[in-house]
Amino acid sequence: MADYFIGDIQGCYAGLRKALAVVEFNPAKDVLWLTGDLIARGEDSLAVLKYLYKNSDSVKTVLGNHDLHFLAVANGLKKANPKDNLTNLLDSSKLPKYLDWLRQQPLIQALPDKSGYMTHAGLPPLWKPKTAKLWAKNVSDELNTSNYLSFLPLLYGNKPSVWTEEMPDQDKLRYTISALTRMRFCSPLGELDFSQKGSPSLLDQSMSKSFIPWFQLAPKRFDKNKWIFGHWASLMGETGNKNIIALDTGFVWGNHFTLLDWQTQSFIRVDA
Ligand SMILES: [Mn+2]
Repeated sequence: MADYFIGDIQGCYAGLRKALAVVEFNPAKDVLWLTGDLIARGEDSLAVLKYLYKNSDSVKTVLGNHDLHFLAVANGLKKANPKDNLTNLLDSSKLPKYLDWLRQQPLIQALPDKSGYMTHAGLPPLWKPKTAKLWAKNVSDELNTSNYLSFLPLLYGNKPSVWTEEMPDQDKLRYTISALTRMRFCSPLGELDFSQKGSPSLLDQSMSKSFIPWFQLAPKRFDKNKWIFGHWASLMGETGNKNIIALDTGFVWGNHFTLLDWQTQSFIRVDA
């Protein structure tokens, strides 16, 4: 049995199958871990979901911002992004089944041997892993109720950008989604920034230096907890901390997938 982690698939079905072939992934005995953003920009989001659904006993994923946005689009609450390639999925007769599977997926997963966690974006400032687990579960509980559609509008908005214990639960739920699925930079005081998606080196040249990558804030949090995430392709896997593993290396943008073979702790590159 092997555990393989892959960064954001983004609807790149041919690439997914190529990556799985490289490691000879066997769904009968191996587990595939995914950092979310399963669908959207790539050539065949329908085929990606069909494959993951069929092999769901061997798949552990977290939800990304694109996956959550898709739930809203498919339910007519939001317009599809013109850059997305979701028409065949939206037209599929199996759509309701895929939507139900998606909304049952968590925002956080404990890593094998309980050595840390996986999320799409990261661990927000001021949070310990147990706070992330608690609030991720609260979001999942909302997504799993029969009237989850009334919850989906809460996905949208950049406020609150700071966590406080005093704020209402609705604000805490929205902050949780922002932090676990959208965050890249934050201020030293813990304010999330949603305007920048470049690499930290670009930030140094052109943006306010008061924002830093989330994983550079209170880095001791990660001494005893590894963190695996996707979402931030422009990092190209560079975090400067061996316990913080960035797996989205922009396959959908023509770069490559990065696979992590958990048992050997080796990285495998699969070019687009
Ligand atoms: Mn993302």
